[in-house]
Amino acid sequence: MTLLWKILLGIFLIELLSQSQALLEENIEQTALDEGTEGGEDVEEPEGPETDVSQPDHRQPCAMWMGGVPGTPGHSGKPGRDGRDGRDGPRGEKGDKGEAGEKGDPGQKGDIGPAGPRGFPGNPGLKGTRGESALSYHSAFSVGLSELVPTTNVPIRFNKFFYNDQHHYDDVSGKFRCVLPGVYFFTYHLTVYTKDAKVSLYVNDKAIMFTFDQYQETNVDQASGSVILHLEAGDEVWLQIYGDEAFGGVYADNTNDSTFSGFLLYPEIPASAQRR
Ligand SMILES: [Ca+2]
Repeated sequence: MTLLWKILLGIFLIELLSQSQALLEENIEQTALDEGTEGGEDVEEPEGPETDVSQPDHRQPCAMWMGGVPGTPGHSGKPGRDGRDGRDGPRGEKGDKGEAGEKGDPGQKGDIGPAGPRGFPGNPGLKGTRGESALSYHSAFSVGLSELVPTTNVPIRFNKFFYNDQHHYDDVSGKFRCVLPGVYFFTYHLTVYTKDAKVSLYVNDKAIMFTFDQYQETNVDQASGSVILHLEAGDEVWLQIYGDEAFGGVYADNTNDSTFSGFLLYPEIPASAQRR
């Protein structure tokens, strides 16, 4: 096919060359004729649309007056360069509200604020329970004999206790020891059996009071006494047989008691304690 096209193209060129030669000769003749008849006059421009194809203008390319075979379409050209940026468009409408984000981390602890105003006074509290005083003004004892305890020239040691919470009566020595100064009352009720009984109440190694009972055979006698004393702290009070064993008829058994009791009547309250 390529060879056939070359042959056809060669024939076309030969024909075109021969026609061009003929036209050139005719133009030469016409030019000579025009110079001989009109001499010096300007040549009118032939009007394009009315130009006769049989009378071609020698100043125009032959392609203007002779149509050729349409050529094949050319190749696509290279893409042009990017154009300049366009101007900003108009502002768009406001968008919808977005969803709430996740809760952030806790912030740092702030500084301590200034002190607030002073508040109103509160209601009075309830009355408290009574406290224990430094001095408990209680002193009392009541003791007896659980059995006959022969005693001579020593305190009678009572060993049966009716009351001795403060332990002011000492069952080891058989003496009451004053702790709280004040006025005391002492009393004793003794059973006398088998022989006479002579008893003294001692205060600090001094017999201040005597009770004497003469025993009657086949009887059971009693001897008793009482006294009020002012004592200072540390004073001692006790009962003791006064005399020899012949006067030691103090007796006790399951159905006969001999007792010794004492208690504080009026304490001497220190001035410092009274001001409380
Ligand atoms: Ca008697």
